[in-house]
Amino acid sequence: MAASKAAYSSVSLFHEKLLRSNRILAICGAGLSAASGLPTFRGAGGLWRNHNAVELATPEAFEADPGLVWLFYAYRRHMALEANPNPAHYALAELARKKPGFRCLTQNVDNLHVRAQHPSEQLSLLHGSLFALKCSNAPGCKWTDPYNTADPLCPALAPAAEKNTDPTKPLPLLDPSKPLADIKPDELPHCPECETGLVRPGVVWFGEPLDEGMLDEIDEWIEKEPVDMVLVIGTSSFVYPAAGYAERARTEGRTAVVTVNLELGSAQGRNKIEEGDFGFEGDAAVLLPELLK
Ligand code: BV8
Repeated sequence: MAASKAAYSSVSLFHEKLLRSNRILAICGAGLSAASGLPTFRGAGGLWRNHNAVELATPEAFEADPGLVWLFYAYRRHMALEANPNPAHYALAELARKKPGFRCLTQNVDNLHVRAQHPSEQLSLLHGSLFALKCSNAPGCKWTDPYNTADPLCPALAPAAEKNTDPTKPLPLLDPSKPLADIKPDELPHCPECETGLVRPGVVWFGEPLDEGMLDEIDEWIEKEPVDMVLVIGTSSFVYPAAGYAERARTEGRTAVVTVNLELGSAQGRNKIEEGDFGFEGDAAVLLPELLK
């Protein structure tokens, strides 16, 4: 590590750098929403029953068992609707209002940045949203519903919307000892336009491309002027292309890469640590309001 340990975690040096920074990029991950009660992907909460969330977030899983994948997403929609933005979401939205040169890229699909009133022109939803719907015949069929909060989306998915009456017990849906309802495709919503495709969550699954127009716009933003600071918040920096932006945006000798993580070591980032970088270990919901004030 080129940076001196003391400088690396100095809040006062960070505040000086922030004051001088106009172009700031944030890359956010599931750890940002942990304080809102939403499980992360790879942490302890990352396992959904005995399924690994990453295995369910694929077109192949949806093809093989759309009912199971929809139960997973209906559950996450329900959780996200019950959750609230936390102080970290509000601190980022406030930074966006103070610094027009700030841009937030989030991997999170929980809509909490939007509910924290983050200015939309300074926010990129890299992996889409739990509350967007589209036809599984896309791109052939263009039908989408950009914002749908029906909970449950259809009667067959009602188990995902059950209120947790006894918080000391897992929701029946989450209790691996209880068999999951076997939902047939004809019990799931079909596209109102083409009438043949199943409706699917408007998220980017593993193996699917991110929105090209959005990627081009981010590249243009990064390339137009040097970036002063990259905030890497609550992400294991494991998923690409999101994880690659910190190094892509770095200008040697100018850009400070600032990692905010509950376990600094866990950020499996490819990010090197350079002179001028910062690292702050703890809950983003506690650290960010202090760092960005
Ligand atoms: C694509 C939506 C190309 C769905 C998600 C290059 C190199 C290697 C691999 C690839 C590569 N390019 C592409 C790949 C393959 C793949 C990939 O990256 N695989 C990984 C597993 C290696 N990438 C893709 O498939 C991408 N597509 O590149 O397409 C292409 C081009 C043309 C044609 C076809 C294809 C698509 C990736 C998007 C996948 N979708 N989400 C859904 O959400 O259900 S990704 C999913 O993981 C979530 O979005 C999640 O946010 C994201 C990343 O995880 P994290 O957010 O980092 O969460 P994680 O749990 O891992 O970590 C939490 C962190 O927070 C931890 O560090 C923890 O310590 C910390 N933390 C916890 N609590 C707190 C905290 N920090 C602070 N405070 C706290 N309280």
